Amino acid sequence: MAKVLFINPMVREEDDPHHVPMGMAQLCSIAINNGHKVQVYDHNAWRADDETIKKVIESDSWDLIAVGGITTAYSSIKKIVKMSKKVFPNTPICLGGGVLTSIPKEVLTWLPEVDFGFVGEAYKTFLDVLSMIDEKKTDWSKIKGLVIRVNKNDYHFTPPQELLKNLDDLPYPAFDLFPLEEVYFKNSKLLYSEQGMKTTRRLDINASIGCSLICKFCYHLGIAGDMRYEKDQTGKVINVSFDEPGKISRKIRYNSPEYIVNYAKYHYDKYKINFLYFLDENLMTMDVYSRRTWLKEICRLWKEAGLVPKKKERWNLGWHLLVRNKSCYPL
Ligand code: B12
Ligand code: SF4
Repeated sequence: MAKVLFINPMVREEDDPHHVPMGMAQLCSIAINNGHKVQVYDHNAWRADDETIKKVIESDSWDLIAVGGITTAYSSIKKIVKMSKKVFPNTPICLGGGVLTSIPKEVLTWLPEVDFGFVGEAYKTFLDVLSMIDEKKTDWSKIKGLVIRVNKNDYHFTPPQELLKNLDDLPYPAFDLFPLEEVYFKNSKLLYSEQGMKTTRRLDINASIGCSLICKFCYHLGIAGDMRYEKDQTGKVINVSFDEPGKISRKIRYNSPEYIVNYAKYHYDKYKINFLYFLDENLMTMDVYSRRTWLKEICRLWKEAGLVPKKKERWNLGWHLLVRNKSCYPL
């Protein structure tokens, strides 16, 4: 079994940490469920000094150091990968998330410490990498969905990874590995609604991926089927592009209402949460795609599961979703 250290970089330095990194927390669960050993240092939550980060990195030996996040976490990522490579020059360091997927070649050029990156969705690819580590091999080029450093400044894109078909196959995020009581619950409040401003124990869910609309300034990091592999005349993949005019595609995926309500109930029972925040990019478009059945069914099951607040506690269990449905509104 592989031993992985995940490091969540700092994002929005000027603000408190509000969100457990969902993608990373899901990957932790997937790895653990497949028998791998996982440790997390959530730098965005702890925001420790450099000496402490170094101590965390050298606290054990690792088969893989996995870092990732959105593009604005770049400076924190840069520091973390440099420190990691200094401590463990021979341990593979990988990068995932928006920071890598949006401009893979550039990011590998700027961060020579990174050995390979996850292009787009990482659910299957991450497990494939861990399986290869188990086999004591490092032939990353055999794994789909990666961009690999070949020489100092040359890169190889492996073939695209298929997107997960059924989002209900995803395990719940490994919230236990993140500092919920120490950091995240204390920063539960969000300014999106009255209930959001009053919540004291919030967790998040991402119940759909991407958005079916097309706004020129927006893209979905390949996870909505919006990514294309660009090839040169020899057929070599030279880059990835997103939603260019005339080349637009979409894969619509969302969790079943049963999955969503079970998730809410599970975390309500386990952590006594009083708010579930939907991270979804645009869940209204998912509802339209389902011919207006998705949200109604979620509301029906939500009520059936006993999650609708009793009159007195009306504002304690909020749901950041303004559905004009008797069972859920006002939330
Ligand atoms: C929550 C969220 C935030 C949170 C926290 C982000 C975080 N810590 O990652 C906050 C509120 C801070 C935030 C802020 C912003 N965000 Co935001 N945010 C999101 C949101 C809604 C959900 C992220 C999420 O959890 N997704 C679900 C998980 C499962 O997907 P994922 O994170 O992409 O993870 C998958 C892969 O990317 C990959 N992966 C991710 N991390 C890692 C790590 C490793 C090690 C590996 C191997 C793989 C991997 O594997 C996962 C499974 O496939 C997304 C939209 C969305 N629904 O995705 C936008 C999104 C990530 N945000 C985006 C943007 C643009 C912003 C802002 C810049 C907006 C703004 N103009 O203010 C700001 C940043 C401001 C700042 N100063 O930093 C873009 C990112 C584009 C990019 N190039 O990175 C997105 C995609 C929205 C969009 N379509 O434009 N955001
Ligand atoms: S997520 Fe929002 S901005 Fe992006 S394509 Fe959909 S509607 Fe447009």
